[in-house]
Amino acid sequence: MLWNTKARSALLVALLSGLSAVSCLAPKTFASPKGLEPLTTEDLTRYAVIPRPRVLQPAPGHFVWTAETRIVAPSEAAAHGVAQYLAELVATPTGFKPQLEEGSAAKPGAVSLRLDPSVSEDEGYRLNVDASSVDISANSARGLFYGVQTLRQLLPTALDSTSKAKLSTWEVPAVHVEDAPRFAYRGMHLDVGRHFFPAPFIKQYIDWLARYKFNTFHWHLTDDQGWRIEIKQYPKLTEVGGYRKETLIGHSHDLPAKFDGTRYGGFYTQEQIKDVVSYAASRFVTIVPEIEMPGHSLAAIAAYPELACSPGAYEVGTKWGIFEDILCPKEETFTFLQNVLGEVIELFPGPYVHVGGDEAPKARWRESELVQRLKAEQHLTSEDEVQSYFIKRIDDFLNSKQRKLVGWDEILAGGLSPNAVVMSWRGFDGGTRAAQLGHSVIMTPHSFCYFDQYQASPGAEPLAIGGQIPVEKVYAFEPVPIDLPADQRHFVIGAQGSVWTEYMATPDQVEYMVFPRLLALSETIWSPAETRNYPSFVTRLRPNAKRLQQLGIKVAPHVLD
Ligand code: TNX
Repeated sequence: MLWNTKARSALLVALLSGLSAVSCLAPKTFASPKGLEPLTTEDLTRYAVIPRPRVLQPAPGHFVWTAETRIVAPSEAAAHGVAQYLAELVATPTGFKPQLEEGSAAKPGAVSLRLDPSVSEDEGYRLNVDASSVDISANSARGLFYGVQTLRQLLPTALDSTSKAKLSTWEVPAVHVEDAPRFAYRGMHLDVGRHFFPAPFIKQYIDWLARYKFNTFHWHLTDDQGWRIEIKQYPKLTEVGGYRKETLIGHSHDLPAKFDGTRYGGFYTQEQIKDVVSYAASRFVTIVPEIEMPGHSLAAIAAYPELACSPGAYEVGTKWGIFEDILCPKEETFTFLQNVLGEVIELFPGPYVHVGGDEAPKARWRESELVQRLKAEQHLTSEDEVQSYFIKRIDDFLNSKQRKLVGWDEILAGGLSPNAVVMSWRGFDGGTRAAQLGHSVIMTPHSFCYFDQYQASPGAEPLAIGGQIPVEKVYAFEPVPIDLPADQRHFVIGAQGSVWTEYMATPDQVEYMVFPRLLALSETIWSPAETRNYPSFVTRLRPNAKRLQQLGIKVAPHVLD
């Protein structure tokens, strides 16, 4: 009987797939023991997904996306937003205008986005593609968004085009993906103090983050050389602090120092900031604003000299490095900072506010009668303890506003404020110590995560700060310090790439320094450590680099050549 034949072959398939779990017939997946790559180079090109999903099982055949393909999504606002985002992604290159259809079940012939509580992990998703449909499920819109990012990389590279592509069939290779991130905090930083990057570029930067499943943008908004955020109560911060009279030419080690003689600056209005924040939210990126204190604040002091310990005429910084003039821990300064942070908090809804804390020389504090009096009154025995007192007061203020303080690892000196999150940059030690004290830690050690360093031998590279961090080294970065006991590892909530812009004056230069290192970092932060495989990464990098280049992005060529 026909039914019998069918039933028997179904049984055989079931048996074989059961067997395959333990035999050499096992489906090829991305989840592989370290060093072993079960996928062929051809597979990796066909499924060139970065960061690598937890499980990716190739299957024969493909789904064809046509002008008739609908996108089905629930009516829930955020999920509907993801469907719209997907429709917009495909519209220009394909020339299709995918219809959005309300629904909560997968539909044949369609690309379906489903909210499914059985996908248990936060930010995780499942993606199934076969000849008849594309089905993405997640327990939240954010998970759906990451499923869409994976789908995007499975569509032909022609998808990444700023105009209609010359391609007649849009195929998605059949696949089963189960994915979720390793770390909850996946960040990229950008310094807009040393050089200013206009809001449209910031949005583009946020798009890159989203594409590679980063969820945090650390926006370094103030520094010695420029204050970049409008604060209504203190207009001089941007009028004066937003501009410097000139900029150093060449490297800060070059002697004699030369300057370009050209006024330079810029800032974001609060309206622009709100616009960027809401754009970021639509890409599931949270912004951590950074307002530097007590050091790296010469621009603020130039605007309001009363914030320094001794009055005087101060100028916005014109060269790179560390400046001795820092904020004075007097009541006036705390009032100022609370007012500034009050406005910052109104603009940025995220849980974290970064207050810097790095590289604050204490000479001015040692010379200051006011600081010496404060030490006596507060029973502080060193200037490091004064800084700790300073940060603690700001921490209390931020906590009273339901925000968490983040600071560079220098905030450990003189005693760590009870609720502070530590960003470990001078190596792994600060992070290790903070985790041992039970604090959350974000790793961005300069030896792996500082994208202002050269990515190849300096001779043939554009001027950079120094050091050398090739893509392969970024890929080898392990965020959890090896000496951290197992029961303290969860304090490492994630990692980030830091982009200091002393030597990056243009968006092109930022792109060159960020790509392709950002992709390597995305995989070290998102993917399971045991699946890391550099040759596999490089194979998947090639089509990704092509996509970026098609969009006009400068990608450093070293590992691609
Ligand atoms: C150190 S990292 C700094 C920055 C510089 C950077 C250059 C950190 C917290 N402070 O001010 O731009 O080095 O790599």
